[in-house]
Amino acid sequence: MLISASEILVKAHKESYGVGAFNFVNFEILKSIFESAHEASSPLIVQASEGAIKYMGIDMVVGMTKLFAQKYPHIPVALHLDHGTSFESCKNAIEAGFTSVMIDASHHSFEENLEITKRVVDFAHSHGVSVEAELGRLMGIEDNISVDEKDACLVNPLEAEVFVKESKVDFLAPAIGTSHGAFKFKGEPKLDFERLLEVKRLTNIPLVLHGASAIPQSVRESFLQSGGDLKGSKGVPFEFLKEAVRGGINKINTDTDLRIAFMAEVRKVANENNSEFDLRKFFTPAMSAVKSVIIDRMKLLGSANKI
Ligand code: PH4
Ligand code: ZN
Repeated sequence: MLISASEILVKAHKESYGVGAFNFVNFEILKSIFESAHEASSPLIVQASEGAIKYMGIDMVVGMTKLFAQKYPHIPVALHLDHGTSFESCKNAIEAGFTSVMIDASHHSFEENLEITKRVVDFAHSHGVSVEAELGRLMGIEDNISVDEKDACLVNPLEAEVFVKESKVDFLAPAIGTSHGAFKFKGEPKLDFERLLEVKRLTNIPLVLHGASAIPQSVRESFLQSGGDLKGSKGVPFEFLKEAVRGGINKINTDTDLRIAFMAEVRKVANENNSEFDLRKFFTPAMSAVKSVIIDRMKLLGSANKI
């Protein structure tokens, strides 16, 4: 049975650990995620973006996740809509069986973001579904960024306090300097941990880190060795992930690391045998690589052995 992400995250918030929220776009990634949670004895959030839903079909997204949840009944698991862009998108997901949604109205004004989020919260809570919202813009911060520039793009802790009180949102994604994809930082990696601590102090709810892929050295090397190019890429260092969890982050969004690990193995098999076309020969090592990334991440974030 799928449960709301709130049930998983309130426990993580009270006990100060992080739970990976892993994105999937196909059966193979979803299978790897569930097997990892099983092996690491970790609670789990699986999430699909609107793009992933378009690719797989919402019935497949929900159906496959429910079947895996049935197969592993001891794993507390939530199915979360990642970056829902409208009330309608969140409503559709909830009606299809998602147990958690994100309404991403952070590009609107504070007031509009609050208004849309409130509407989603009302609807979601009446269905027992949890809601995530975002404040600030997802973007890497540069070494020489000024205080004014930071204030203009990152979360404002005082606004976060008001937003959480008024919207009754279950968890919040405060922008503190991460961005999506493999190219997160131009100079040295930098996150605004002071701002994070202030948001946590003023809101006291579970917080979410988007753009949390680390691009571990081993994954980077496999990708490069397979002939891939990752020039200029930089992920969030492991130390930063740990500090983020210490600072109050409880949901850690991870997608890019899984994609890179998966594709490195697919490319390797293709390079080694150009007459191979049995899909299983590509996807079996790809799933092992993804599992290894996820299990390591669950240990790092502290969710392993929390079932
Ligand atoms: N996400 C994943 C967003 C994926 O449209 P799409 O399916 O490409 O969207 O919300 C993250 O925060 C992932 O961060 P990462 O890139 O650091 O893994
Ligand atoms: Zn995101």
